[in-house]
Amino acid sequence: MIVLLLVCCSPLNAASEQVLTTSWRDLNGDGARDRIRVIMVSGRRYYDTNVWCGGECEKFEGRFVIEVKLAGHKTIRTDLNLLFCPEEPESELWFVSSPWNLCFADFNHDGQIDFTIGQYGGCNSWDYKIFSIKPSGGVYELPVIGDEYGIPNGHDGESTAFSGYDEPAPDGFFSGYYSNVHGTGLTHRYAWDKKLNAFVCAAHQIGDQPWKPGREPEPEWLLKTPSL
Ligand SMILES: [Ca+2]
Ligand SMILES: [Ca+2]
Repeated sequence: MIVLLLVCCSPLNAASEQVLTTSWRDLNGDGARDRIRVIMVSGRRYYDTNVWCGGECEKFEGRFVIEVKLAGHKTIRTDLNLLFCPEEPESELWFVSSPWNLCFADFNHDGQIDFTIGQYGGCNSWDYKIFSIKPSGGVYELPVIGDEYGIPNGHDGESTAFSGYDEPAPDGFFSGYYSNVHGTGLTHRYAWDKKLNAFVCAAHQIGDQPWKPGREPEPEWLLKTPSL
């Protein structure tokens, strides 16, 4: 019993940790450069031959943290698995083993720089989440109503700036991907709602049709399809 207790509670071996990416930039606007890293704290590195469409690759899979070291402050770690899967905190994440960088932008235009991290979503898209940084160095999600599992976007690496779209969105950002349901590209414009403290889908565009407000409706053929 004593042995089990020691094993369960022993600190993680720093030597076994794997730093996936490191960025140096002023995260809190005080003029001093800060460090932010994504670190695998437990897991494995292997070549996955079972996943299609970009998922077949060498990857790090397991449990990760986002570590922020603001200049002059202590290092703060936030559980990335918990941020991605709050309802299933034991779920594992994976990232390619090749080098990648975090992409930064102030997505909700509040003056605090934000960043994104994505997870494999399928052949047409990855699911990205937007994170921001507290004055303490802790990391939290900027939620998107209706996209609780992530914002679908064509694969743009492990992190994206959502910059490949028509023009900068004045109050948010664009994302898009090829939709099998609609048989064409589907683009969303997200806007930050200050009352809800979350992004909402302000408009959508199916293919090259005119932009319409809100989310896209389900196609009629899909509504008529009996559920399995
Ligand atoms: Ca700083
Ligand atoms: Ca921000």
